Amino acid sequence: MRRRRLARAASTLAGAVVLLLTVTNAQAATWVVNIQGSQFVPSSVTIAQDDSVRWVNLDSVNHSCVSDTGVWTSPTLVHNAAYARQFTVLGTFQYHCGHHVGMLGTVIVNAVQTNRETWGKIKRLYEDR
Ligand SMILES: [Cu+2]
Repeated sequence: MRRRRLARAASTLAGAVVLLLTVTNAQAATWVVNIQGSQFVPSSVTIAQDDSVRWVNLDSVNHSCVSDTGVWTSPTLVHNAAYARQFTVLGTFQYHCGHHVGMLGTVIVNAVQTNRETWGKIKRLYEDR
């Protein structure tokens, strides 16, 4: 069934292209979380490994940003002060404000595949057919 094989090859290739497009942006980014109205905005960010998060205190009252499990502790952030850190370890990191109970946030760090790994995967997908 030549036609069916061709159709399967096309769909595999389409899947591979989608896979490739989702991972080609391997450059590390910096994500901004505003501290506003005594809340972290957004309260949850999903980032790629090696990306950074930068917290900026837009409130006039002091805040901070402290990992629930002791991974990091920012200094006290006065109005317009910022604190940034890079996330090189995968996982879900919950944090809070050291000054206010109930001010909570989450950083989710996902893996990024290198292009070389992706090409290997695409090649295997093709060869395994
Ligand atoms: Cu606070």
